[in-house]
Amino acid sequence: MEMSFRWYGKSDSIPLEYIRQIPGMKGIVTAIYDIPVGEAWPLEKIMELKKTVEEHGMRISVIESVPVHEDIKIGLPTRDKYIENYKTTIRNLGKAGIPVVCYNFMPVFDWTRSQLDYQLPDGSTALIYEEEIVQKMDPLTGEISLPGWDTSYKKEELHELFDHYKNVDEEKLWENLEYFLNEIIPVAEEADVKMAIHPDDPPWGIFGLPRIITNKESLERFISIYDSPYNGLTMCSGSLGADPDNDFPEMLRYFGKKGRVNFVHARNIKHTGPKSFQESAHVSEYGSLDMYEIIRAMKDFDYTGPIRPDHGRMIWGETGKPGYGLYDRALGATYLIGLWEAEVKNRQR
Ligand SMILES: [Mn+2]
Repeated sequence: MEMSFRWYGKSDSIPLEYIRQIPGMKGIVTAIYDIPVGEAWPLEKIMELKKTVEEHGMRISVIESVPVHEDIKIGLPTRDKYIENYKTTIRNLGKAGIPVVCYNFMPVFDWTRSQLDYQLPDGSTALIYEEEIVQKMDPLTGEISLPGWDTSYKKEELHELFDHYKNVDEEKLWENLEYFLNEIIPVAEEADVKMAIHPDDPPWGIFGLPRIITNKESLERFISIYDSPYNGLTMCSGSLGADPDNDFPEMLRYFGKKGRVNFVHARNIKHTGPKSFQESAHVSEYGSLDMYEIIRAMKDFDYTGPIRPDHGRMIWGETGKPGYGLYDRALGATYLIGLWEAEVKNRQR
């Protein structure tokens, strides 16, 4: 595995100099943040980003994300224009030698939480999701703000989007995903860029919008749409693991052995209800997931691809982007590296 760390570009409060000092850190997971969704990424901007990262002794392991325009997910006639732009971006990323692209196919909202600074017993704060609270929210009245809402869409735009999605049920969304994959995967193959869809977070429908990348059955359906190692998965333990019915290590091993795991997100969560959870420290005893079993699963298919600690708590008085502080993610990275080293050496004996 190649340990990596998400970095939000030059506006990130955590400098690359600090990230490099985390033991075992090899790669950066980043994106270009000032290009509107749907537009093609110019090669020069990609090369500039690559140069910045490499000057700091690391490499770009993954671009997370190249966002998919809503018109593609809704299936509007305008999607073809956006898909062409997406192809251009993939080709340019290939020219720059970027090995993996992470993306998701969630309608309107990216990852969703009910609170970003919930205080855990040890005084640290974490992101949590409580189904009862989310169910009471109405995104169209906009009274409560969730991550990404107010910044992504104006109220009128949100109304328009929800109107469009009235005609998109789960099957329609699958159809639109299939259309997208059939267009972009051949380009990804040619450009040698491995695509890695991120599962829906949380892995169930919210606000009446469909969500389809949620469990083993749906991941199986996904990979069968286009049979290619370039049509792969981001196996995110915190997203898929939020559903207690998902056996994440088993799923990871299963899709890994099929050669379809192109990226791993590792974090622990603690189930607090059938559809509620808290993000916890990475160490197994703090959450509901067995992190050692996750590492063992990766070793079972000799995973050589990128992995990153996903969200972390806020500890030691750090402030910043919720989930993306330096300290707890760095602790998570070294913990995962420790588990991996032990597992590798144990098997050599
Ligand atoms: Mn994730």
